[in-house]
Amino acid sequence: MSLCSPASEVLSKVSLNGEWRLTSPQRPEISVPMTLPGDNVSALLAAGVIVNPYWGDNEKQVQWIAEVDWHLERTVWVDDAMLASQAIWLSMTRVDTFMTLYINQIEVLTCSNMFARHQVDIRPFLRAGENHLCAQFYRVDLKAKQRAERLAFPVPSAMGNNQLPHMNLVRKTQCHSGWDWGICLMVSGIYDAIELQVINQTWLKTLSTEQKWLDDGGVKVTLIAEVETTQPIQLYFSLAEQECQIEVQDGGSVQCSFVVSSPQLWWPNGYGEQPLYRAQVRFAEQRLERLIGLRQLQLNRQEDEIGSAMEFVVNGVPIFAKGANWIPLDAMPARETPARYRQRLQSAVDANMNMIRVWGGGQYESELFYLLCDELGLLVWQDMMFACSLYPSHEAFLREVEQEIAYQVPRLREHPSVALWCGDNEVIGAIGWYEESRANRVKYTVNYDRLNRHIEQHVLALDDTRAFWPSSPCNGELDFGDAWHDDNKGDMHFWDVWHSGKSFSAYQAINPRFCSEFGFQSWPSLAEVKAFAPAHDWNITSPTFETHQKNPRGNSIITEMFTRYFRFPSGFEQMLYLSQVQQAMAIKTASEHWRAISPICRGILYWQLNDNWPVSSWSSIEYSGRWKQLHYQAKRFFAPIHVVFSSHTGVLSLHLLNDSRRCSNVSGAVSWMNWQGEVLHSWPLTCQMNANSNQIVWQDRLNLAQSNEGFYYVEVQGEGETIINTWFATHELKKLPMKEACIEVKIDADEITLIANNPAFYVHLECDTSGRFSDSSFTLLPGKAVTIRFLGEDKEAMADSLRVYHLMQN
Ligand code: BMA
Repeated sequence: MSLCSPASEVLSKVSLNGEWRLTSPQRPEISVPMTLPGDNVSALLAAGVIVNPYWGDNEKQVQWIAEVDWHLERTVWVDDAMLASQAIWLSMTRVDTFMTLYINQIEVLTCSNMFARHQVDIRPFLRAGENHLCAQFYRVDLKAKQRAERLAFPVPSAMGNNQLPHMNLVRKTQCHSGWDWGICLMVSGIYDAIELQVINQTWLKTLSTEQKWLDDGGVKVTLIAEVETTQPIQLYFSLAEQECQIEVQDGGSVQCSFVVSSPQLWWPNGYGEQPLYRAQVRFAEQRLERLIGLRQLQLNRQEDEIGSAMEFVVNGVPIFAKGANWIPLDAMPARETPARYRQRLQSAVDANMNMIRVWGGGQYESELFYLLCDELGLLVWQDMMFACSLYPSHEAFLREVEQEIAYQVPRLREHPSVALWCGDNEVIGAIGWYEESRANRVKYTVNYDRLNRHIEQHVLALDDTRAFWPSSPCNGELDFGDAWHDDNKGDMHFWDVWHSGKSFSAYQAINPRFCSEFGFQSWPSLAEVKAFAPAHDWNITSPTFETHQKNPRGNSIITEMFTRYFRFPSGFEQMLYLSQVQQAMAIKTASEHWRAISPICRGILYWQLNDNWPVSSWSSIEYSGRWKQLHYQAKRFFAPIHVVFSSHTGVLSLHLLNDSRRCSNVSGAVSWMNWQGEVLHSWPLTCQMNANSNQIVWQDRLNLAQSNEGFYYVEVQGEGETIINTWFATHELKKLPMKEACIEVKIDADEITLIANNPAFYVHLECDTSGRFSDSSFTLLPGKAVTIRFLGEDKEAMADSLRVYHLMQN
């Protein structure tokens, strides 16, 4: 590729993406192609230098990659015309991490923060003809160690998660060195497209927008362009169909306002549409544009008789936030493809989610992620990238953090989906986790606050339209209390069930205002296991399977919980299946209780949506994109209109929940059935629902709730959807005299028809090819045929590999 473009092409933007050469000074035998944007591990894998780190226990065989430096080189051809330009600006983001760029052996730029933007005019370093570019990446472990040696006092890092020390001193994705669901893969590279801009006289640098809401319901949208110019120019601004031309004499900030008198409002998923308006500024061939959404958003923190609210309000409407936590899409960033981002986020929306939390141990996500969230109506709870460690607050570190805020906040504030800035993940809690900080709490709390205040000030200086929340979890400003257990105020991370071994009913004993993390692990599906373990390792305690479990007690917790709730499964495949039943049951129990106490609780984000490699974890979507049972269940328990059994009022009641803005009607029946599926009692239901409501529509007057002789089943129709739910007297399903069931399965192209002879529970469909089913993990009543559609490409592969599981399989 050449920097020299043919005369007919626009000369203002050229690219340094594409093929570079990857070498390592310590491993002279390695010289392989590497595509940018991309990472070194993917390049080494593609060239056959390393084994697949995701297969078997290969992880340990690739650790040497972190113990050498890496060089990326290429040449570019530059012609006289290009050199005659005023400047050639190079702009790089997601440079991971300690990198020095040389052009023709001259040092041009050094980077030490993966989350910041690095810009330099490279024209002075270029010459006509061939130019040599070399990006040298230095070992992160050594740099981190050097930084640790220079600290005035120790700042402990998350060694329970990280396999390398002092990651907290480096502005790099914290989970790259491993997490309790993550492989340790110390990738390096450049993960965003590299931009080059050739500048002559005029440079359109940035475009930002502001919204001012008017009393008559209209909105004034101001477009602000930063321009450098040495000549008078005409700038063309536009917003949707409206246009305006402004004469600019010299550079600076140029503004132009438009009034949209009847704005089409942007709404979170489930509350309305997501119209986007195109805002644009142009000069000659230079053009900057943004797709903006018109919406108002507040965080309601009003004090009340319980404590204080934690509720997002969009366009004046209080929202019940429902969703999950997001971790990086892949441990190899080169695999962050648009199709995979879309599949994950579309799956979130398909499961009726309206909020995603970008977790602080990962990364400020790629532009595409936020564009998709805008398009799909997923609000984003945006953590700043600090997690589970303590962090320094000395000058040099604060300067690095400022750099990333200066880039990230202006970039992200343009997205209607971004709802909240949050200072970090669990860093307040971490003060209590380490010996040093426990012994000197005041010092470490002040240290925490220095950094956190600094982040807050810099974030709010760049965006005062959103709230800044100090940490997740947190009870409120300057409150360093125990947000893991205080359910009166703020957001909560509730880990008493998974990490502390309480029973599922512990979820029903708390009434969080907003639960931003709680989770329960499952093992991967058999289809997923096939992608990382040879058949002879299909055993929970095989070393391969254990390598793919990063929470040291994880497999024991899953197994021990089986003994509480279920009859023990008979083999490996049944164990995998049952672990997903158990996970779905845990998260459903919590989510349904917290919805049934609405409006006390106004947010449920479970841990975690996705996996960044094939692993046993808390995710509801596997690495391959396959939905676990939890994800199918989430589609039901997060639906805007839902029916939930709950006894928190003292008597088992059916709550009819409507989180939407529409009034609506539902009708159907609640039934009490025996284990043969015979209806012993039935209560018809016809109800009217107000918008944003929670009403009790039925109660267990016959007091059957204590009985093991049967189960409650509710089925109602509302807005063209069938809404179902099943209720058992106990979580200890092992005590219920369920009958063995046989399910007859008929496949006709993409339609699978199931018919059972006895009630079958947690009926789950799985196949080895990609694609999901229209429904799964449901109760199948006897004699009632249910037809499920396969939503995937390869129907034949589905039919060949289809497995139907359920709880009482013989
Ligand atoms: C949460 C997260 C992660 C972790 C998860 C499971 O608190 O913030 O640190 O992966 O717990 O332990």
